[in-house]
Amino acid sequence: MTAATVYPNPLVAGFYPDPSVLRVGDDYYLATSTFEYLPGVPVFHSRNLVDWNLIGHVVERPGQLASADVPTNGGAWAPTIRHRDGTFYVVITDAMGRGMLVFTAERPEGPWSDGTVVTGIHGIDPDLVWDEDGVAHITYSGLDTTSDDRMSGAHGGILQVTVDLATGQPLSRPVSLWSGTGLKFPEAPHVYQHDGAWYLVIAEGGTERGHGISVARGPKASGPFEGGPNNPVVSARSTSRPIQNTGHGDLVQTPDGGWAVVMLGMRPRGATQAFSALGRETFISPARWTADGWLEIDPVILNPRADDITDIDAFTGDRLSPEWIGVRRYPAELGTVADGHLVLHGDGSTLDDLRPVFVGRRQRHEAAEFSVIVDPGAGTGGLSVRFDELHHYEIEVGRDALTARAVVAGLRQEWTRPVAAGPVRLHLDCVPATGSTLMELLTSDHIRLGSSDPATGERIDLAEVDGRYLSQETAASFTGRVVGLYAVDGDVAFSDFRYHGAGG
Ligand code: 6LW
Repeated sequence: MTAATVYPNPLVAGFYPDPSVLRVGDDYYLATSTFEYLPGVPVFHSRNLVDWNLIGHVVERPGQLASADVPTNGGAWAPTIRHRDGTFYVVITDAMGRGMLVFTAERPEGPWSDGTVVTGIHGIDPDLVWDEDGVAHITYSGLDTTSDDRMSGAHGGILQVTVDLATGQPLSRPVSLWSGTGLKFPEAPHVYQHDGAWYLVIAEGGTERGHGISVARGPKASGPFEGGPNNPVVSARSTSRPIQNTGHGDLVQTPDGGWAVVMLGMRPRGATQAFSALGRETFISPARWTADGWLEIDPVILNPRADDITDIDAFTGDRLSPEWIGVRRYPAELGTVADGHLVLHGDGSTLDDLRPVFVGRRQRHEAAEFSVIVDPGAGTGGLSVRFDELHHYEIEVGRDALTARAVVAGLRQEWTRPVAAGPVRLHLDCVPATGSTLMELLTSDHIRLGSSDPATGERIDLAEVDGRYLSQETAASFTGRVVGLYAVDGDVAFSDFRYHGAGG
């Protein structure tokens, strides 16, 4: 990138939080959190830091995480992706699951190893760095998600151990490092060597509006670290910038030898309160080293890609493409792909359950229209947008009825009308609020739930529901909107899935 070039932002749109970025030669890799969704921890590749392609997932087999029973918001938290001597590493916390884990792979697209537990460590957001002697240090945030008093908010600050990566055995007791300027939740540490000095970059302030990134410097990978003069070096707190919550970043050298930080952020819409429908996304901002050896990071600029896109999944081939994700279950467990159809096998579970028969894709644009042809046969299934099992809206067909449903914190409303047997196209549109009235200023978007006749295209809308209840701020989940197909019972056949996203 040259100074005049502005990065696209979001860099990776949709629920892709806690990004970690790695440069190996001319190749860049990026990994993000996925919580209770599977496959977990996507790995993207880029040659220019701008265009990213999904090349695989770290977590693609049962047993790598304790995903099957992980509580909502637990699971894959905050990877760090690194490379040394021909081996790729991802260190991560399986929160409320297996704990802190080291995965390795010869190739970034996988297969990745089963995951080695770093024993005896209670914390999140592990970083991995090797010092001048080749000793591996794991630096992490001392937030205990495993013990009984995990809800107390007790926080041990930023800690570091040396580790035998082959066994996961710590070789030292946790040492307390610099833990920021005193804001809450010091987390997301990364340690780098630059120009003879070592830097500790952390997030602090919490992942909400107060989020930011702060920097410290020291003589060794183990410190001692001293905070910089301008912390936090990036934060959108108390500003009216369109991208908020910026923090949790990882530093990378750009193709032209400059620097950038890839970090999470959100795009809230609304007024004094605002709602982020897509959850925490991945952004990028230029960074530089000052003459006195400190890191500067520019505020994150909103610059959506000018691509109105239409993605059609015609379900060709015999498996789902890797963008499809399931909740605590792998998409391949839930159905079969053949002859242009995805058939999901309902097992009686619903979207209120922890393990629904649901396969979805992230909503990536604020203005997004989803539709799919559904033939329920003798069963019931539909098209849903979910944040979690307590927050989801859907349009469903089965037993000669169409049902639109909104579930918010366990409260539920339904709209029903009769429908002729046979295939029907279901629609779910996310329509950004225009701000044309005061009440319109107060929300993010509206979600229209409807159906149309696949032959004539004639459409009927059953409901329009305020979208703010399916946002990061309201649902309070760490994830974002995932829109997908589900079956409650019977074998439900889906064809011609369409996603249209507009305006970034
Ligand atoms: C993640 C922590 C955070 O581990 O939220 O924004 C947690 N930061 O760093 C889950 O994403």
